[in-house]
Amino acid sequence: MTDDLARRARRILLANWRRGFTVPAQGLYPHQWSWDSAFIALGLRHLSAVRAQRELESLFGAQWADGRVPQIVFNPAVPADAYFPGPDFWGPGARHAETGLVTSGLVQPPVHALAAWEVHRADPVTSERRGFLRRLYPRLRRWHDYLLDRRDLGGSGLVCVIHPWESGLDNSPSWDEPLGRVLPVSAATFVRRDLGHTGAGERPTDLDYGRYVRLAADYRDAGFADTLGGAAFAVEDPLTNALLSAGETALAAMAGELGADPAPHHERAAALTSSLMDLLYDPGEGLFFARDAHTKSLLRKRTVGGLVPLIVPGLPVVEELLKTARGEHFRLGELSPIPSYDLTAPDFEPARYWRGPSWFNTGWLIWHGLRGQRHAQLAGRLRDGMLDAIRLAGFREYVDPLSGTGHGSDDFSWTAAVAIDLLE
Ligand code: 9WN
Repeated sequence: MTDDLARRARRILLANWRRGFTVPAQGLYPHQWSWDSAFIALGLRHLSAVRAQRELESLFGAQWADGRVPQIVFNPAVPADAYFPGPDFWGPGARHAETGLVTSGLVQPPVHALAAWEVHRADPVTSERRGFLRRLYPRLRRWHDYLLDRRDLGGSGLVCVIHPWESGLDNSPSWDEPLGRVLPVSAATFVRRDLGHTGAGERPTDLDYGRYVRLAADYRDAGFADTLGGAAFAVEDPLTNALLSAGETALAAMAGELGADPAPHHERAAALTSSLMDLLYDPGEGLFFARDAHTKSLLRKRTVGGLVPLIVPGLPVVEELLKTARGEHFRLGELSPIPSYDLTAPDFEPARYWRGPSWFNTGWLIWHGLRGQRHAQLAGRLRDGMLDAIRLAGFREYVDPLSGTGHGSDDFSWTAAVAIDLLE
């Protein structure tokens, strides 16, 4: 059974490989996505160290001169209108000077340092021979520098995401309030390609898309300048900032390996963790919330992103977070994988994207965090639950946390990659 699951997962990653990178899914997502590649590399490292390294190298090959790592690297081999918004939308300002590849101008959560370190550790000999760490480490530093230098829009020490797509949790209820202030463009001005692949009830709404397009177009038209005044949507998100803190700890380990100084990375990790605690943690709730950088108020929606700080080494509120995770809002350890949104909320939707369904990448982050925080038993239960969910539904993009029914794309790459990692 287990072997069969691993074999099926491997087949998916092989089928979704495109000369140097992996598409998240055939059809719906025909390009390279930033945080998908990091999760995919975590699975690929068990199949081929070289392929896992190439997955990250190809993504960082599209890194911008200012250090940003783009949300999407468009595959020139597929038609420009295969995905919306595609290369024509982003335009010449988003064309990579050296490679000529067009990318999105947005970013996604920084899981890459964590993934790169695990990829290196899986096969240090091949990594050393190919100079993987030596080449990637300075690029990872520039990526984190971009976030810390250019994206601390509120001056709080925390990084802002300026578009829901940057959060990775696109239509999360956390964004409803700040997004509500964004004037949507008319749905008649663009053609959604996602609806040709998946039911409208499982995706963001047209109104959401109208606002996504407005924000992306305004950012593009402002030359991708990062200012609070220019960003109608700017939120300090616990998932992004926790990943950055954990990523700095991974960079410290890399620096140690390469004979560089790890101290600045430890300092950055500590500063991020303390800002996370001071600004985004609510002790009454035992949960982290995102904060609107304009109003400085917390966006009080209980989402899986508020639990992701579990991956931060030395987090002082692990037990409190676990109490919340095991309670009625998330039922960790009882239901199969962990829901993306509060099960008790009146606007919980079990099949709609990031407004309820369980996803396997966030499940992996919580699992990885539990292991790091020495909660092996609970980690084991989560792992078994995720694998059971995949056995039941297949390698779906997301599943209904209550019924286990699969939704979104099938043969989804990071679901396969996470399964391979969990089975190791
Ligand atoms: C926009 C690729 C991506 C994931 C995101 C997920 C979804 C894209 C979309 O798919 O977003 O980036 O078209 O909806 O929300 O987390 O990286 O798998």
